[in-house]
Amino acid sequence: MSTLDKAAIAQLAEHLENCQLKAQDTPKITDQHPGMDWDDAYDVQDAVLARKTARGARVVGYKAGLTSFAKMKQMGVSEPVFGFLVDEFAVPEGAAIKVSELIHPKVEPEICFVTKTALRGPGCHVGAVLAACDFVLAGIEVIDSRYRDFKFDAKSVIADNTSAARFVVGSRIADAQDLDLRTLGVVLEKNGVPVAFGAGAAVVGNPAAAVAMLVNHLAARGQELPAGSLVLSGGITEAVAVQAGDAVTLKVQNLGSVGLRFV
Ligand code: 0L1
Ligand code: MG
Repeated sequence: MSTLDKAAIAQLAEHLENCQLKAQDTPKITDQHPGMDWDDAYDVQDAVLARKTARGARVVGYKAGLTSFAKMKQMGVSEPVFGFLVDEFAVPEGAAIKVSELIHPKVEPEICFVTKTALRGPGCHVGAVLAACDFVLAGIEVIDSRYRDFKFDAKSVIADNTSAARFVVGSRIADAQDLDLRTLGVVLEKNGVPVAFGAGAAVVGNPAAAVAMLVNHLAARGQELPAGSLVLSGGITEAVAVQAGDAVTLKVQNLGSVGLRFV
């Protein structure tokens, strides 16, 4: 059930997308719309996506955010939040990302999935995700909340496409069924110094479970996860702030490394 009318949804989507495109921050939108519900939040996100596809953007996949149990509790949600990925967010390995195009970027180490068959909920589970997975690979997500000083709530974050900004994936792929995704270790280095460590289980117990939750979420909105989708399953560690001059490298057990620079 939604509470906002079409005009309000469109106005919020235009505002949030402009903030993203112009790298301008904004107070959280629930300040103006305290009664908005979860459907409203995803309706705004869908309207942001519609603006992009109308200009020719292509959906390449989806992302899960707020995937640690501690973060979910802190934000008052019982499942992760989900966003879309379009081609304009993708950057090549080793790319130089201009911080002037972002507000206050942070990086997150992620295990990424690419699907070979479509997945449909409800009732999607880890087994179905593993059966539909073509391969997994390492990825770094660059998040950039459009909300001033990262002061937000979960509904505002969803409307803001879960802070999606850029992402890069590595070039070493593996069959998800050959790995224990829960114990897969990751090390994130900034300027050659290890700054964050973790294992796959930090993402709702198993990164494949985050993908299943995404599929069930899409089903509730009348959608499926198409074959060939890329899914960023969620940050394994706290997000790490970056600035111009920083270089980050993610090393993932069995999945090699991937890096980015900020200029
Ligand atoms: O991908 C993520 O986990 C980010 C979720 C949005 C919250 C944030 O911007 O920190
Ligand atoms: Mg993320």
